Amino acid sequence: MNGIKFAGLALGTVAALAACGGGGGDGVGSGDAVGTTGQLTLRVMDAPVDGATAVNITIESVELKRSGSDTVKRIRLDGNGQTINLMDYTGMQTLPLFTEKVTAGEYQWARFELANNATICFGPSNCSNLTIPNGQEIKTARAFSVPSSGVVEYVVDWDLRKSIVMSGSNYQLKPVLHLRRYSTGGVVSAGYIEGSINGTFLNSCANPGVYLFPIDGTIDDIHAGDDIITTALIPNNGEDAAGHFFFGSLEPGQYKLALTCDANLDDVTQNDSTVTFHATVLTVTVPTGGGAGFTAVYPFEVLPLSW
Ligand SMILES: [Ca+2]
Ligand SMILES: [Ca+2]
Repeated sequence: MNGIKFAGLALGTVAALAACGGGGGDGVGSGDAVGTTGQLTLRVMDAPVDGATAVNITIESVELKRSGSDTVKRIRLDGNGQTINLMDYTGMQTLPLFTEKVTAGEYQWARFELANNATICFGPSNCSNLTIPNGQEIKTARAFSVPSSGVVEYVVDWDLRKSIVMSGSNYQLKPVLHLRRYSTGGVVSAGYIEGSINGTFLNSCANPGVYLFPIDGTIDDIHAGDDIITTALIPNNGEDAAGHFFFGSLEPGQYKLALTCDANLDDVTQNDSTVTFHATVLTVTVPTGGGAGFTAVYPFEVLPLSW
């Protein structure tokens, strides 16, 4: 009923995490002298899971690992941790978890420590435990940096559609965390893509989804080692939001958008030949701190700015 294609646990998730690695940072602050500090703000957001109404987690602390050092800084969130519904932070909404003065320089990863109380809900009285498999680390794969005497913000996208899998009848959280620059020196650099699918086309597209790729990415379904940045499942219920899609907190640059009508068939742990994409692939440029420009292409298009 909820239309989710949760995957079995057998394949690929460890490989998928490993495949994201080795980013190497983004250059800010490289060469900073050890001992200087910068101000880091870390935000969280996610891409929604079709059918789920809430994904509740309690983040107790966040650990930051310096590159080329065994030093790990632990930042405890206030009280007994911060309990959040990740699904409150989709689209334009991000949640600042902390702002902290930290040693300037490059960091290898940020790791999240969660309390053992996570749940996923499919309605007000239909919640299930969301367990974290033993040994599963919840951390970003990409390096990042903090400028000396500067101020920087990053956002961690939990990409829940890829991150929640079924083991038997149990839901498990095996997050695929994407870390992206949000702002530098107090100036927001992250932009967004907003768009819609042609209403006539939507009538013959049972399970629409728009997939976001890097400009040089290969258009394919979700599987270990895919190039997908994130995906949006498209409402197709005849209501106001029908056909609308949104990708928030993106780094400026060029992207590709591909459309499938088989999103319900996409098992996140395997390469599915049954998931096909529309021949039209859009190339979209996200400007610094703003929305993607207007490019109308049937059957889906990027909307003019509306914020
Ligand atoms: Ca797949
Ligand atoms: Ca495929």
